[in-house]
Amino acid sequence: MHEVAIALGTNLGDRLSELQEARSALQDLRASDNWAQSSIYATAPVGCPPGSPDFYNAVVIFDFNGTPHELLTACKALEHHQGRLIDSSQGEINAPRPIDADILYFGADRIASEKLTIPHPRMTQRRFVLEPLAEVRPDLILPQEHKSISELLENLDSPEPPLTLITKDW
Ligand code: PH2
Ligand code: MG
Ligand code: MG
Repeated sequence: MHEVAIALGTNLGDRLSELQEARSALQDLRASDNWAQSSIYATAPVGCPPGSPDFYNAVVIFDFNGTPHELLTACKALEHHQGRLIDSSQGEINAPRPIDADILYFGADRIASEKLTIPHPRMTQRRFVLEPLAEVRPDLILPQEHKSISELLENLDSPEPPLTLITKDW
């Protein structure tokens, strides 16, 4: 069993409902009572096509009993189920999507396969990931890092505007 974190992002459709639907699918995967979820934040798009709508972002944490690739398959399945039609590798890069579910970490494991890099290679540069994660795991030190999540957030040099808190309860 591994503690895992998933970053959820949506900038298409009813963003709160999309996050809640994804949360419910992920809750079905959990292998223990361990569950944590950040608040939901509205965030400006980073590296998206011009005119992209703002995102809602959140992070959830739970224990998973399976392999990283099984978790990836489950994330892709929930994205597909929620109507995400085109994999970003085929369509426009970072096109608006009803839901994106990215694995941030998988316990202390490091994975570099063709399909999957864990910890998520860009997570420490993104305020829209670090800030929600710092809410639930401020003292966590990622594999191959020396600083905690809250220290990484404090030292973050990112052009992203501040995140807007939408709700703690969802
Ligand atoms: N996801 C991306 C690219 N850019 N920007 C924000 N604000 N939130 C996201 O979830 C996000 C993004 C790639 O998946
Ligand atoms: Mg993503
Ligand atoms: Mg993704």
